[in-house]
Amino acid sequence: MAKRLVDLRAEAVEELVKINNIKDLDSWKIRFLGKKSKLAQILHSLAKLPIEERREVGAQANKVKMALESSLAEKRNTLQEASLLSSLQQDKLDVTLPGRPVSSGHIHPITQTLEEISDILRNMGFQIVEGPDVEWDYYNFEALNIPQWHPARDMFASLWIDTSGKDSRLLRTHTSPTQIRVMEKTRPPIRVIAPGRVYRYEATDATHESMFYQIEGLAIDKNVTMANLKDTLFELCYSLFGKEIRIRFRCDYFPFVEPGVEVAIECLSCHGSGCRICNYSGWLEILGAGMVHPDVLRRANINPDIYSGFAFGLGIERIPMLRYGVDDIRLFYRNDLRFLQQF
Ligand code: FA5
Repeated sequence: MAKRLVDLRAEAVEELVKINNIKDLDSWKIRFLGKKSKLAQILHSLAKLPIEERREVGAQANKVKMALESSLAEKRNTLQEASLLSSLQQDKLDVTLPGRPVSSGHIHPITQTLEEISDILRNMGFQIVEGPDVEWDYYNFEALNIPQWHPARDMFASLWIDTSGKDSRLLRTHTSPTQIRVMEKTRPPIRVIAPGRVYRYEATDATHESMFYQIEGLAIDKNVTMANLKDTLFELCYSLFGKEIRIRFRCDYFPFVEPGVEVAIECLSCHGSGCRICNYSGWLEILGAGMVHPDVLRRANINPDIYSGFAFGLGIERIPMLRYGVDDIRLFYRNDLRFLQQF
């Protein structure tokens, strides 16, 4: 048995010297140290030996096992180092080569404008709130004085999610439903703005998208008047376009305000002579506004004999269109980096 162990060790060492890759090393391990190896068989048969011989051969077998395990570990190390060295030599890194430029992204022009307008209005004392994109018929229409039968529903071509009567849901067509959500939860004085995406089922053209951004504004307190609305909107326009800008303020109809107005800015591209941006009218409408209708206040349990308020809904995309002379609103959402990187 002792001789078999000496021969086994010599054979294993001889084989190990010839090995030059990890795969062969793993086979060697199975052959000489595995469960079915000769060494394992010897260790297994120790039980049949007389006690004295068992002790002696057992110690020798363990010694051989430890020696083979340590040779195995040593060989594995040598092979791994050699493979690392050769891969380092093959993939030499030339640190003198110029680096690849890392292109950094930047904020989308619409987000930039949204943040700028929010900052201006926040400085005037408005607080930012948010409403959901998927809205109930009640908030988008009913509570804004637009019942099922009202022709004003045609002003907002809607994308419905489900049309089950009172519980119908749609993608909100404007940010005005947020007015109602705020009035339900807050008591006057109220001064909030609600930025967000809105959706309309309409054909797109140079100044109309089917998904665009609005900022809603709402102020309710005692003695709020049209003069306050006009002052707020003029200040906003002056901050965005400078004091020289010409602003057109004229009557318009929205069922949830009385009186209602529409505000347009003189086209900065053609200065009134007419171009694609202003649809050859010289003006670009940027918002709808007005004094909150008494029925809307009443429905939210705010007494219109004590309180009054103004509201406005500003279209965001048209601001950078005017400022930078972008003649097609759809360019903002085409994700063409050549366009976006200019802002
Ligand atoms: C409204 O959405 C009203 N909710 C605004 C309002 C709020 C009135 C509070 C009174 C009180 P209107 O549909 O006109 O109104 O849209 C408001 C602004 O959104 C427009 O002036 C325009 O700047 C922008 N807008 C409207 N439709 C589009 C569109 N399809 N694509 C891009 N911008 C649009």
